Amino acid sequence: MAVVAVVASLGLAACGGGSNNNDTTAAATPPATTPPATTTGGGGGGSTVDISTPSGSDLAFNQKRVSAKAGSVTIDFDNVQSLQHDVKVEDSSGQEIGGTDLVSSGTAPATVAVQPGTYTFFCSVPGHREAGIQGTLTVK
Ligand SMILES: [Cu+2]
Repeated sequence: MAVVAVVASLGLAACGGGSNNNDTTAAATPPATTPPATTTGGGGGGSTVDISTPSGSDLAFNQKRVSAKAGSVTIDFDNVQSLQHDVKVEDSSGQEIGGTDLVSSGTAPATVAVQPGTYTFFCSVPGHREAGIQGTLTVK
């Protein structure tokens, strides 16, 4: 796999360096290097955490602990309850850094930027967090 990628990029470099035509459209188009789909790649890749609520009316998330890599983290929140919830994230000093919109019977995505450390995610509807709808996000 790695050999193929190297050969491909060498070929492109040779191509771009040798020609002097007006093919700017092709030159501006990056080669089709599909980024790895896994979250185990090098730095800079975003990771995704899935957070959902249980059916019924329990004020809780299905996930008590989630982990992500430092950087841009996408929260995929799926609230199956008819009761509105959201997912807000705060850092260890209690500073809210972002989160999803309120949603009921549906999904709401959000992206937050995190650094290595421990964060708390919770529902910001008054009384909900106190009732237990929160969890811990560990960033490595
Ligand atoms: Cu809630």
